[in-house]
Amino acid sequence: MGRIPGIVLLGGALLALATVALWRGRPKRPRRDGGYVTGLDVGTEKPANFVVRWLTTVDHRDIGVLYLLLGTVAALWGGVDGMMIRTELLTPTTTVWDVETYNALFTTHGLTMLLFFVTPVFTGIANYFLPILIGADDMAFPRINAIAFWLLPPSLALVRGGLITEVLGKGLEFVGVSVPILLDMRPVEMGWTMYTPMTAEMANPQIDVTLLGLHLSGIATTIAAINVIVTVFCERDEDVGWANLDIFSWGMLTTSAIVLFAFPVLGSALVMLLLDRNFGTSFFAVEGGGPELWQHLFWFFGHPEVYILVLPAFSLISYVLPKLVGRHLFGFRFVVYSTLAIGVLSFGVWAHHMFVLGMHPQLRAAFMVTSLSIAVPSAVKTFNWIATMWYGRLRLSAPFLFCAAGVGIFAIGGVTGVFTAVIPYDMRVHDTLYVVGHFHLIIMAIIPFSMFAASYFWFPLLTGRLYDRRLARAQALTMIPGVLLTFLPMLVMGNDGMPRRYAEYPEIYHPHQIVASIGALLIGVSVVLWLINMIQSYRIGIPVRDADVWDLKETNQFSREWRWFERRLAKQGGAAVGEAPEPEAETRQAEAMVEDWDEDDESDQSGGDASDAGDDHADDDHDAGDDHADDPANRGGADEGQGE
Ligand code: HEM
Ligand SMILES: [Cu+2]
Repeated sequence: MGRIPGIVLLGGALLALATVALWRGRPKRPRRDGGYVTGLDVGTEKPANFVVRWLTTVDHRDIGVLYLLLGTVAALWGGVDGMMIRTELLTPTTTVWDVETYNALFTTHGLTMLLFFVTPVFTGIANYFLPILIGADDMAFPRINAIAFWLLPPSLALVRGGLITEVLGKGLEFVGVSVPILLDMRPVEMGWTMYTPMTAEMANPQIDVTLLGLHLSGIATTIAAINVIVTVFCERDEDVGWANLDIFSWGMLTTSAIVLFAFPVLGSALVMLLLDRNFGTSFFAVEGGGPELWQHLFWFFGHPEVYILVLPAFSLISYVLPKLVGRHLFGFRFVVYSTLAIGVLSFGVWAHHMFVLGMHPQLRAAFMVTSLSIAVPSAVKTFNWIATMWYGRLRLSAPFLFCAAGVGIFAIGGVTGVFTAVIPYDMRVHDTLYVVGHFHLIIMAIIPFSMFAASYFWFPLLTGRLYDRRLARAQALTMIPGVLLTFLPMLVMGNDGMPRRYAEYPEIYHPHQIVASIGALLIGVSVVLWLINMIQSYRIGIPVRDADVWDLKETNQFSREWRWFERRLAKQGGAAVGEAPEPEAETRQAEAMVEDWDEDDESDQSGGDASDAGDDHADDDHDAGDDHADDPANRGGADEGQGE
């Protein structure tokens, strides 16, 4: 017993669970379904047992929910790391945690956020909505979909195993059992970039486990990407062509294509590193391929990876924002082109992470040019979002606040990135907090903001209930200054020379660091507000009875997922409306409604203002589309009118 690491025990337990679940899910004998014999029950009936149902589900919506839950757990875990980093930096010396813990924190924070928070959450949203948006019954490969998901929890456990084994080891020690290997597996301290030769030489055995976990998560991500690609190519309904494929599906398609080319490179590099560590190969040894080889391979994955993170977020904003401002996405086609352009360009810029390495000056200049040029498609998107909001019906709902602030902060982050692409300035700020400030402004502005926006926008659809609007707005209004306070000071400190990844710093940076940590605290508070809202509104929120919570019919944007929702509501008998009144409502032009937008159209759900219930939807000059009964409570998802 003494020598079994916690990871093995955990893996064994998971395996046993999966075996039991599979065994129980097996039908007595294969059914005929008119096609081939699958050996597994393919009916839509779900097992009654809660645990078996969720362990064995192959339904795209269920798997989407599982992804969202896993992503949320990872976000909270990685967020705790982030808060612990900021806590350490409250003082110039290592008074809170020690240097080892600090190094482990920024490593696990980075890895968790990138691979187990962002990608799973977007894959979850895609799983849930993409088939509905393109009129498919399910993903192309439902069971492979389930496999792709279930590879992730074990890989998260492997990557973060150091902490798990440490807790396990100390716990066992506490009750008198000593398992030294558990304590030898210390949390990894290599940074998410895992630069060799350092990582080839570090003794900690947990590094090997983490590398394996990363490899596994890469496999999971690649499988999921293939599923998305095949689904979009092969499962579209007849009336969904390339020209009217929605912007979110375009984004997920491009992202998945990047995954397909980027992750295998990471996988290969990880295997090479494992071989170097354990089997005496010399891929990255100085006398072999050299440490630079790692950097090339890593960044050929690493730079596209950041676009794997942001493209789904871009496309979520492009999808949600027009609906919230009552206008169609400005320049739809160019937003698609810019998405594709980013997809291609993202592979041509990796060496901007290596400007200080001493590569040939002409080569370096070439990478500077490609790096600068990738700003163009990003700017195209930014301007299109702004143009979409222009003359829009701006209502300060929480999802709108997140979209608008996201676009604004993204612009700051993007411009600071243009500076780092310029070689001389990059020489100045390389490996300083400037870089950390720059990329967090981007990723925080676009990624969690778009997720928060989507979580509010689709909350009624996902749960059949309305969220608490006041709490939601309070959340947005703590998150936005929180992000600015946290990451703007980093730009200043970095420009002044404060290196990144240091637990200690000169006294002069103390005020900046305190501001940044206060900002982080605000972010933390905001996340807690979001959690409370999601959980409480799911439990006791006002039930939705009218599917058009966002007044989308008025602007001809009552898209497929909402029509699907409306049909479902009608089927459940909870709806005041019948089938979706598609034809007439759909022909109306968005521009027409901008004029006759009526401020009184909304009422407040969260506060006790039932008083303005009566004036709801008095504008009956509209045609058939929206003459359904408007229970004011149903309009709660949309926030109060806010004339221009
Ligand atoms: C979308 C969310 C986020 C992502 C994807 C993300 C990603 C990352 C990555 C990749 C690193 C680099 C790790 C390394 O240098 O090895 C990092 C570092 C860091 N992050 Fe985040 N992060 C996110 C949110 C946050 C939040 C909310 C905070 C603050 C509460 C935060 C604070 C930090 C700090 C202080 C560092 C250390 C910088 C250093 O010393 O190099 N991050 N993050
Ligand atoms: Cu890059």
